[in-house]
Amino acid sequence: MNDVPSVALARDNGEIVLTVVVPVKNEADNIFPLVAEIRAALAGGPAYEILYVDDGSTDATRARLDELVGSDLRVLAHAKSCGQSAALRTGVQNAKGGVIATLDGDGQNDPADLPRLVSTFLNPASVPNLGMIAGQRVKRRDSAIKRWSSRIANRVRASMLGDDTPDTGCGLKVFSRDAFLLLPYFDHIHRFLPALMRREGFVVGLEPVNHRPRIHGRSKYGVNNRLWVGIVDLFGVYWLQRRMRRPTLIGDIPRED
Ligand SMILES: Nc1nc2c(ncn2[C@@H]2O[C@H](COP(=O)(O)OP(=O)(O)O)[C@@H](O)[C@H]2O)c(=O)[nH]1
Ligand SMILES: [Mg+2]
Repeated sequence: MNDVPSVALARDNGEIVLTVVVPVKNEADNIFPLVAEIRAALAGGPAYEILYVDDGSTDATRARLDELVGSDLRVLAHAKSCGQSAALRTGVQNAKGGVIATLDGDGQNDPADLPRLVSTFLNPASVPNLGMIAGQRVKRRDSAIKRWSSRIANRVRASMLGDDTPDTGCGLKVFSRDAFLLLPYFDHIHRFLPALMRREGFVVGLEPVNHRPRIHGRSKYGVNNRLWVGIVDLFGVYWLQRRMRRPTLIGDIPRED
């Protein structure tokens, strides 16, 4: 009997296991320091690649990235800006690793958290059907208005979706590539990933992570460009949850591929 999808996870056999997807828009001054931190954090761990997705930046982001391209770093670019979720999806679709780690490109997430989240995710003794480990920012280093608006939005979302995730908006997450690609895609999906993973039958683990103030560049999101679209999306995800039916499969059904 099997009522959850099975997801094949790559194991380390010299092939790339982990792709770190970093969606960015106009983060020029954050590129060099963040790449150095990611490389330092992942040295000695499973074979990885870093995949930056430049979402139509108009500053020197692309030029800085081009200087860093090498055996462990690739860059993809959207001709025009299509948003953070689209950039995340482009990264996941083009990843070589079966495990994806993603984090914000502005340095607010701390790459030092990556090894812990990745090894928890890859631990064969961890929960069966683990689809995602979602970072939870224990102490947010954002403006008071952003912290307050997020707190209210998180409460409304959690009570409507029952997704048991205090902080879905944390950019730091580790998940299975196959699991992500099963999810219905829409713009701004990146704020609803735990609820949508659970909708497919996957287990979502939560891990406390560090959060840091933004040092370079500017935030792309304010109250206005998150609130209205967030309300519409909340109803959309609520509807998706209500419409989900997961069949229970009986016996060993061969895959046709
Ligand atoms: N690809 C892409 N990334 C974006 C876009 N807007 C924000 N980001 C990235 O998403 C991350 C979080 O954005 P940020 O502006 O720091 O939001 P905040 O932390 O909520 O203030 C950063 O890495 C941004 O570069 C976008 O339109 N496209
Ligand atoms: Mg930020």
